[in-house]
Amino acid sequence: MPAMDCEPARKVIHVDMDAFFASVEQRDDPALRGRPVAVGYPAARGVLAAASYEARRFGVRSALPSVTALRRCPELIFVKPRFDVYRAVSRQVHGIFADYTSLIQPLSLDEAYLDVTENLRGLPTAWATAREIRARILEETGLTASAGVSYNKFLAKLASGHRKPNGQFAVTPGMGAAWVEALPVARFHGVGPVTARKMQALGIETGADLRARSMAFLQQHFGKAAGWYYAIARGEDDRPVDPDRTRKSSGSETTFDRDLAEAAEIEAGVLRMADEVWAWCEGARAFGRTVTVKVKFADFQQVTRSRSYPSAVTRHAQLRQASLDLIRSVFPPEKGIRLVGVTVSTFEAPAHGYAGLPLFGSAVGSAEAQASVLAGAS
Ligand code: TTP
Ligand code: MG
Ligand code: MG
Repeated sequence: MPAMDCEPARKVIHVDMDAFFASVEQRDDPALRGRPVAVGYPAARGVLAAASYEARRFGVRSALPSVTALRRCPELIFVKPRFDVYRAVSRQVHGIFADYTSLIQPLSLDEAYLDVTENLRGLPTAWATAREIRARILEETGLTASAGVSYNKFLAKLASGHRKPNGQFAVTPGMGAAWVEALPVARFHGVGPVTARKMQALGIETGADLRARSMAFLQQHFGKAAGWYYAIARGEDDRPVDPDRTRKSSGSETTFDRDLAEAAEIEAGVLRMADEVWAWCEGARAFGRTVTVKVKFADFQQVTRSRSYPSAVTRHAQLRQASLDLIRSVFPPEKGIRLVGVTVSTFEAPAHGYAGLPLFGSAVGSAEAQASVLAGAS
């Protein structure tokens, strides 16, 4: 690995809570423990936010329509989401992270990247750091988390899913490239189901298959995403852990487990992001005038739609409605949607003190353009 000769490898941890919303509900209601629990509404067009591991044995998982979930698991217990509680846990967990590093990049309420190359506790290894962080999360919140330890974000995130739930896995510089070669490309960040099918049609099923293709070949078939695929096939990812401290916007985004074409499912994803952003707005007492919805399609083409109001959006329902109106402007989607995000920006001068610090979530960045079309893997 010549590129690493002069610089010591970074130490990156990706921490992700196990069955997050469902585990919080089981923690707070002993009657739910050991039982198949879904967080969401059993409504006709509802989709599940989360499923306990007991429910997953029946094939019940996040983003599944409630009706399908009930068919698969008639004993499924539905619990309404309590975002205020999830937000509080998220803040608690973030506080634990902050004892180990200031380089924390939250990705959503339940996960974050930490750069612990230089950790504040002087722990000898990233592995020991991850163990201690997970132990403290359990002790202080009563919840389990899994962790991936590696020398970049791509590998750390792949690794955190490898020993779920309540496990951790390390991918060392010596094993990274070979480890990636053995995995199916469908597991890679940036390869959604549509891309996975396209790759399969080209004879690319594993990391090794992907690695065997030239940059020119990848560019011809995948355009701007080629560079990303070329790099990850070798276990390379030089994106820094970005702590995003000075924010001008608050946003959350989510990559779906599979590319979506159903309006109801896409809208549910957008509303979930609107709810996360709203929780931040309330917590930080920061209300903005501009709402932006970002959409990334299966082929990584990205579109944003914004709307600005004369005064700040100070009601939850208003943010939800604005987000829905904006996502509907891309309906019917001409191709599958892999990611959606909601951002609030153009903050108004605060009425009573705005801390300006993120509690959770990842800034998507403020979008000036009404509709800008970008491309590229992120
Ligand atoms: P995830 O970390 O994707 O899932 P999880 O924590 O429930 O389970 P795992 O052990 O596999 O990590 O998402 C975190 C929370 O975000 C999840 O508990 C609920 C919410 N969420 C949704 O509301 N809808 C979704 O489609 C997904 C994927 C998550
Ligand atoms: Mg999780
Ligand atoms: Mg997560």
